Amino acid sequence: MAILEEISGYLQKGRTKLVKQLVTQALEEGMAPQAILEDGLLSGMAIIGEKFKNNEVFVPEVLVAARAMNAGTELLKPHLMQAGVAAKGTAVIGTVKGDLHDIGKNLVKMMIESKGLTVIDLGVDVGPEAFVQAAVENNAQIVCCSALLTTTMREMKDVVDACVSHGIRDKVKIMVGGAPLNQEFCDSIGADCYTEDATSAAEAALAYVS
Ligand code: B1M
Repeated sequence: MAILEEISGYLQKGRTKLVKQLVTQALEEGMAPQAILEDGLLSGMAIIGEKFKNNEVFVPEVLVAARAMNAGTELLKPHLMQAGVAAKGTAVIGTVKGDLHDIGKNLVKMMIESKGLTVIDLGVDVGPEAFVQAAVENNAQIVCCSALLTTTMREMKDVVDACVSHGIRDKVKIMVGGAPLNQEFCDSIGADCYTEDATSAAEAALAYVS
């Protein structure tokens, strides 16, 4: 679809306004929101990721692309939600301490919300105490941690430990995810659940509160 390629192309150039215009147009034309997300926005972000790895683009270009990605995603959000579902449970979510990557975390948040859960978003660079505090204050059943760096994924163990030391470990399920993680890592830090992508994270979250 030409419009999806255009969305991908403008996202790579960080043209937020044009990305928003085209996402709106695609929705108006009746295109499926999931297709706009995957074949437009995420496909553009994947190309930028590859170029970043190969030193063909640098942090400023990636930042503007990320901004366009988040803006496009926001427009899709109401269309990916199930209308009128009663809140089924509560999750808190954040990107762990030292880590500023939030695109994947935002997608996981959106997909969990689309299953009817309330999600408290703590943002990026979130320390273990903040995860625990938010879980207690909001009576959350799930704590979700995202990390994109091999150097920050270890912070997730501190979140698990903080849940233990504050006496809430048996009250919350701890879900972890992000590109450098795998099931083995999840098991090694004593978290409950690793999922590879936002869709499977949302399914796992729903299963925990059902
Ligand atoms: Co960063 N960065 N970055 N970066 N960046 C990576 C992650 C990197 C792989 C690039 C590379 O190839 N070299 C590399 C990490 C290497 C490593 O540790 N192994 C890297 C680096 C090195 C850095 C800096 C150190 C660069 C520098 O400053 N020299 C720096 C660190 C800053 C910091 O965090 N302290 C940095 C900075 C940045 C930007 C700020 C420029 C920007 C982030 C902007 C933002 O997020 N608002 C950025 C970006 C965008 C990327 C890449 C290009 C794209 C990440 C992304 O958003 N992907 C990335 C390269 C890549 O991934 N190919 C890269 C799209 C997103 C939808 O996917 O986040 O993986 P992802 O989320 C997926 C799954 O992982 C999963 O579901 C999501 C959707 O299905 N998932 C979960 C995520 N969280 C989950 C939680 C769950 C379950 C599933 O349960 C709770």
